[in-house]
Amino acid sequence: MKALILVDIQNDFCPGGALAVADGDAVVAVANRLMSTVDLVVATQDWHPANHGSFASNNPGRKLFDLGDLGGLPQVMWPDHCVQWTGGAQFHPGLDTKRITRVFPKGTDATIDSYSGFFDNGKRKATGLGDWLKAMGVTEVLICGLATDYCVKATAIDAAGLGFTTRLMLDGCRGVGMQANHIPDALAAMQAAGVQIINGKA
Ligand code: VGL
Ligand code: ZN
Repeated sequence: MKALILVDIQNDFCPGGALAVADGDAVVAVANRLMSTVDLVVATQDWHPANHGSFASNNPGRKLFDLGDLGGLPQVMWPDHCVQWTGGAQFHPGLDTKRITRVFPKGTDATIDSYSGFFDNGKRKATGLGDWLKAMGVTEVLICGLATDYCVKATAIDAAGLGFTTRLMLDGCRGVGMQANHIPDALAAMQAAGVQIINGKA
């Protein structure tokens, strides 16, 4: 069984959103095309309470994009984004959501961030995605979405670590790229973790 994992294809990560990734909405068409190549489609959704500790606004004295800490881990201070029940947290309107069998919310605990769709950043709690994929008989996953250097990277590395044959569909991903090396470094880290980087049109 082959599954497609759609990572955080949400309005706030697309142009006009609170944490917009350049060209982020370009992943939507690729994601929709990839859906017909798999047995099962699943999505992660960044889903923060308004008091989430990753927001600079909840850390007096910290500036946007500074490195602070949260739950004992280094933490980028993000703009408020993907706040539960807001439009920014909704999937991009062009995404073919009727193909999605299940949505796994993440980042719901204000005291720790969760880039991976499988675990929080401290690997303290699982979201249930890994067990669910295994229960569905999935052995192979394709990954696309946002953002290459944060949630896509963490999700792909955890997928490979859990034993899934893992393919990163590069054309269906866009990154934040705060520094020029961040996206290439993320791809190298995924590759080192056993993720196959598929470079080409879907
Ligand atoms: C993400 C930063 C903060 C992502 C989520 O989806 O890559 N990045 N929250
Ligand atoms: Zn977030």
